[in-house]
Amino acid sequence: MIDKNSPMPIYYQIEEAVKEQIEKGELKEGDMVPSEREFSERYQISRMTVRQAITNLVRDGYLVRFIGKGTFVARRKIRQTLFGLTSFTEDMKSRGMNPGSQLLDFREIKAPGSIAEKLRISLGDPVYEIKRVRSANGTPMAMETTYLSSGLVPGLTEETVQGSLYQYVEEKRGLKIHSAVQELEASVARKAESDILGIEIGAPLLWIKRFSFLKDKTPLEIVHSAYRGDQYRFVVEMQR
Ligand code: 16G
Repeated sequence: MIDKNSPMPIYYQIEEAVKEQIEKGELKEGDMVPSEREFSERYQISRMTVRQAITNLVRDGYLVRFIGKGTFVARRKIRQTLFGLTSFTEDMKSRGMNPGSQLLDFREIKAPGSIAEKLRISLGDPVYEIKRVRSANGTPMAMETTYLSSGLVPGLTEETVQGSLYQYVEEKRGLKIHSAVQELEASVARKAESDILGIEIGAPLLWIKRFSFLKDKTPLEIVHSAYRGDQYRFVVEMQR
C-alpha cells in the first residue's frame, strides 16, 4: 500500500488508502482504526508521518478522534444531490434528520448595488438580510446569509425564518419557486466560521452561492452559504 519511491508524500498515500478502505466498506462507521504505533510499525514509517495523515483525515471528516479511546471511522458525509431544487428543511427531513435554524441576524436594509442588481430592484429598495446557522440533529452544518426583496416577500419575521423560508414563500405567499443557479467554491474556515460552525480554523468549507427564481424569472433570493466540508459531499449527475 505504501510506495516509498513514489513522488506522492507518504502521509498522502496513507490518507488515500484509508479513504479507499472506507469507500469499499472494508472500514465501516464506528470501526476503530489502528493506532499511530501500529501504523508506523506495519509500514515502517515514522509516527510523525502517520499523525499527519490521521490529523488530515479527522479534519476532513473521515475519522473522529476520542481522547483516551482511539480513532474511529466517522459517520458518512451527507450526500447532497444537485438535481432538484430543495430547501434545507426538505433535505434534512428526507433523511430522517431534524432540521434546525439558529438566527444570527435578521434585519431589513436598503439594498446595496450588488444585491439590487441581482434581485432586479432599485438601489436602496428594502431587502431582508437573514443570517442563519442550519443544523441537522443539532449539529451545525452550514451558515447562510439570505437576501430577499421585502417588496416580493413581505411579512417575514424572526419566527418565520427560524422555520422554512421556502415553505413561507410558497405556502404563505403563494409564490412558486422554479429554478436556481448555484456556484460552488472550495475554501477554509477562518475564525468567524470556525466559531459559528464549531470547527477548527483551517478546516475545509464549501462556499455556495444560490440565486433562485420564480417561474416568470423574477429573482427570489440570493444566498451565500458556507457548508462544512467534513459533513457534506455534493453529487452532480451528468449526461452526454
Ligand atoms: C437551502 C438553500 C438556500 C435556501 C434554503 C431554504 C443551498 C445551498 N441553499 O439551504 O438557498 O434559502 O435551503 O431552506 O442549498 P428553508 O426552507 O429550510 O429555510
